[in-house]
Parts: sequence; structure tokens; C-alpha cells
Amino acid sequence: MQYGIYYAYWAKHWRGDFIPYAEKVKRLGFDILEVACGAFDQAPLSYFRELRQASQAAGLRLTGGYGPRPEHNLASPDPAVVQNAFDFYRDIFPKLQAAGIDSLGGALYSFWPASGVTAPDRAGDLARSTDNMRRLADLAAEHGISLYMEVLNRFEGYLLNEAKEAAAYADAVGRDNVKVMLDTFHMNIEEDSLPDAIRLTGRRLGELHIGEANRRPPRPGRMPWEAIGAALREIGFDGKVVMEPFVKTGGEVGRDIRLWRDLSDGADTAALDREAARSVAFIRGLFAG
Ligand SMILES: [Mn+2]
Repeated sequence: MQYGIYYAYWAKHWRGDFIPYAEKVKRLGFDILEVACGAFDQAPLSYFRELRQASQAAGLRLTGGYGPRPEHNLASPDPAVVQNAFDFYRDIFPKLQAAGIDSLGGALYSFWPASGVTAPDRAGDLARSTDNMRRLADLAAEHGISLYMEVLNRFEGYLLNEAKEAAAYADAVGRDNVKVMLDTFHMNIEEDSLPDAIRLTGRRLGELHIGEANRRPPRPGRMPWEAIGAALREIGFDGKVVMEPFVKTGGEVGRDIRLWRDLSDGADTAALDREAARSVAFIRGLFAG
């Protein structure tokens, strides 16, 4: 397994320059830096070549994340929205490839956050999403990219809330480069058993997001980290484990993640760095078994 962290732990905005994080994240003990791809259409191809060079120089692998905006919703009944989504992905896939990013994870099958939805056409959306995902997967494959369907809690999504739903979705799409992404923060709300959800997902698991129930970096005590590690070893998981902590208020990140209080105990950047380093050492040791 390889261990990573999402850059937004330190950031207030979803679009940003990821290059400065490469050296830092490696020094803190990570193998992977996960970046936000939602604004990749705003940047030129040359930026992504620089990003690749920076990550290679640091000895770091990059992964991509995206919570699709409503205008990129692959489940939409409006063909113009679906076309718009394909236009967006057709623009960014070559950029991911240029950056050396071989996976994109998130609620790619729908949109995020789907918090205002009251009466969704779940069956219709699932059918449309499944058909469109097959096409998107084939496009992604041309760029060597795998797509990870992130399972979200009920307050942020309505199509895939449980691992078993995502497993069925991935099976229905039936493409090797479409996998499932689980996240302990969402699982903590929706799953009866976190280890059982991992076992059920099995070989379909592409990436695991880790975090405490309140989205602090993993630490001992609250989540069943030992049992989660055992389940990952049981399914022979050799993929990406990426922590996605959010602890600081303010900006787009604080607003979208609904951070209304400081969960960092007033940490400055150096203290955030120490916490991330401590957390990845804890998880790495535990998951190794
Ligand atoms: Mn996540």
C-alpha cells in the first residue's frame, strides 16, 4: 500500500498551485500527494508538465480528486449537461496524463455536494450514470486513467451511499478502470461495519480515503483502525490509502466541508505538518500488520 494526503489540509481554496506541496508532503512521510482536478480546465498543459517534474523530483506519486459541479453531472437527464461533462473531461484527461496522474476519484457518477436534493429520480439517474460512465471510462483509458467512484454519506450524495451500492454500480459499468473509493468519514455514518464494507468491496477497491469521524487526521482511539488494516490485508489491497483531513475554517474549503469551528486546536502550519507526519506513521505501522 502507498500512503498519501490531500493538499486541501493546508488550503482554503480548491484551485491552487500544488507544486509547493510536493517536497513538503514527501518530507512528512507520504508516498502520494492528492490534488484537486476541478480547475484543471483553467490551467495550461505546461503547468501539468511542471507538476509532474516537481513530483518526480520529490519521489512522489500524484492522484486526482474531483467533486463534480452540477453542470458536470453524468446522471443528468439533460443531454447538454452530459455533453458539458464530457467536454470538461476531454479537456482535463490529457492534463492528468501530462502530470503523471493515473487515477481520478470522487462522486464522478453524480455531483457534489448534493445536499439540496429532496426527491431524486434515483433509478433514472443510476441508469443514465451507468451508461455515461462506461463511455467516460473508455475515454479515460485512452489516457491511462482509472476512475474511482467515491461512496458518500446521505448528506452529500444520494446515488451511492454504501459500499454494496458502489460495488453493484462498478459491476454494472463493467470496465477494468472503474473502481470503488471508500472513505472512513462517510462509512462511519452509513456502514454497519467498516471492515465488512472493505471485504465486500474486495478487488474493486481502488483507493481508501481515511480520516476521523470529525475529519481530523487518523489517530488512535475512535475509529477501528486496526480492524480496517486487517480487512485491507485480507482482500490483498495494494492500492492507495490517502488521508483527507479538514481542520481549519474559512475559504471555499471551510464552507464546502462545513467547518464552523477550528478543529486544529489553533495549529500553525508547522503544527499541522507535525500532526500529518505523526498520523501517517501511525497508520503505516498499523496497516502493515
Ligand atoms: Mn473522501
